[in-house]
Order: sequence, then C-alpha cells, then structure tokens
Amino acid sequence: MKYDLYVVTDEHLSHGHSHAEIAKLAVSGGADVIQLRDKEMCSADLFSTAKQIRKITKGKALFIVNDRVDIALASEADGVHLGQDDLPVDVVRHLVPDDFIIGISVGSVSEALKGVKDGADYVAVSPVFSTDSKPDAGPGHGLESISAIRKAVKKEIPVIGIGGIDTGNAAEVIYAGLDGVAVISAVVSAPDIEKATRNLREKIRNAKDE
Ligand code: TZP
Ligand code: MG
Repeated sequence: MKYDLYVVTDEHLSHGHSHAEIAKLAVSGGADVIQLRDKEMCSADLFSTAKQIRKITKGKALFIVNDRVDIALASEADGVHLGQDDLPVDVVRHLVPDDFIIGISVGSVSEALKGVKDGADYVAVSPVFSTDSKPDAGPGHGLESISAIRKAVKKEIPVIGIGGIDTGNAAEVIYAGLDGVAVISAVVSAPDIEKATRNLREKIRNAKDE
C-alpha cells in the first residue's frame, strides 16, 4: 500500500469545505490516503461523515479514521490512526481484523519501535516541523530525527512525516528517507484543494525518482 501523500481532513482549516468535499477533491488530485479527523463532532455525525468518505475513497484511496476505532470499524474504513494518548496499539490490534490498518503517531525511536512491536502497520513522525494546525504538537523534530526513526524501523513498515510540510519542504522529507508525507493545511487550506494535492503529489513523486 502506498502512503506517498496522506491528506488529513479539517473543516476549520478549510475555506468552507466539509470533510467529504475535502476528501473528494483530494482523491481527485491523487491523494493515496484520506484521514477523517474531527475532535468535536458527535459520534452520529462522525459516523455519517465516515460513511460518505468510505464511498468517495472506495477503490481509489485508503480511508483512515483518526482516534476512533469504533467509527472506523462501523464505517468499514481501512484503518484507524492512534496517538500516544489514544487507546494502546496492542489493545486495538486485538479488537480489529488482521487486515485492518493501525497507524501510530510517534516522536522518538522508542515510541516507533514500541508501536511496531505492538502491531502498528505504519508510523507517522509528528511533528516534523513546527505547525499552527495542531496547537499541542510541540516543536518540530527536524530532518535528522526523522531519518533516525526511519533507520530504526523495519523496512516493511512505512514511515511518514506530519507537521508543517508543504510543497516547499516535502522533497526534504523524502530525501531524509521517509516513505510519504501527511498534511492538513498545505492541501485543505489551499484555494484549490485538487490542484494543491496534485502539485504536492508531483513534488513527492519527483523527490522519490531522484
Ligand atoms: N499531527 C501532528 S502535526 C498535525 C497533526 C494532525 C497537524 C498537521 O497539519 P499541517 O497543516 O500539515 O502542519
Ligand atoms: Mg489521536
């Protein structure tokens, strides 16, 4: 499975687009993964949004739900994304089918190795650079740290970066060894989400081909 460009939805950072609209435009622009992320929606609305995004992404992109394994399973998403403050990876691994994807956010080699040992299928290093999109994300880890995490984790596990990544620095993240980039604002806050997705995907592809 490909994690080159992973787009995380955010209605507040978009110019009036719903999660489903963001997903549709990002899929048209060639996003490989769509993550539904909303910390405020009630479960009923999140479920109904997840079902819409499941339809939009089916056969075109992976669909991951942030935080909520219940919503991910109920909407037949491909997986769930967990942070260090969410349900533990090993607990979720026992709740879901074997082919259900679990992603884990990490900020160090030890968190990455633990996540993978506990059953994570991909690792997101967070944040790579500082970002205003997640106020509690903390300072960026920088390119050296992300390289160290990539080197420590076995090759079969994709390692992606998130936080402050855009068309101006995405290539550096790939040169540092990561398998893909995850973004909110670079795509979601762009005036043309589809075009921004396509441009970013092109940067990532070109960096991988070099
Ligand atoms: N997790 C770590 S940083 C971040 C999340 C959800 C926000 C990424 O947003 P942006 O706009 O791509 O920096
Ligand atoms: Mg979380």
